[in-house]
Amino acid sequence: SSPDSEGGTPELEKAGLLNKTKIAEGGRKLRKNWSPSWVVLVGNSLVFFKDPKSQTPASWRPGNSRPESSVDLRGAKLHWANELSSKKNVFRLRTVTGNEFLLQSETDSLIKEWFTTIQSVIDRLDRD
Ligand code: I3S
Repeated sequence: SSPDSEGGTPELEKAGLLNKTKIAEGGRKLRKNWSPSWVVLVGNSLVFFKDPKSQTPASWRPGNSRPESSVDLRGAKLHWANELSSKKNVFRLRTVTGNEFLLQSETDSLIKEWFTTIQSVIDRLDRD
């Protein structure tokens, strides 16, 4: 593995636009509220930012791109969950703390790549 995986700057694994809704917080069910989110997989975390397209150019500066939220993938579970939505290509991510998210894309290949990449990070953390 590269030097960065041994305690320096975390490695950027993947970034892109997905539809997202949080459906549970600490095990308590939440009302769905789908919105586009800029999703970044870096190190052991999945980090959510506001959709850059919905922001003004001035607000989309590196120093200004504060995450909306972030998910620790250690011990997390990932499942395809098309039964949880009328949308296609939906998977559910559940954290050890009982936060649950649905992530979705209209593009089959794209959502499969996200699923595989997130699962590989979870598997790597399980082995640590
Ligand atoms: O699983 P649900 O409750 O049918 O999810 C839909 C609703 O959350 C709906 O919002 P309101 O019931 O607050 O109007 C959303 O607009 C839909 O997008 C949700 O369903 P999908 O099938 O899109 O996940």
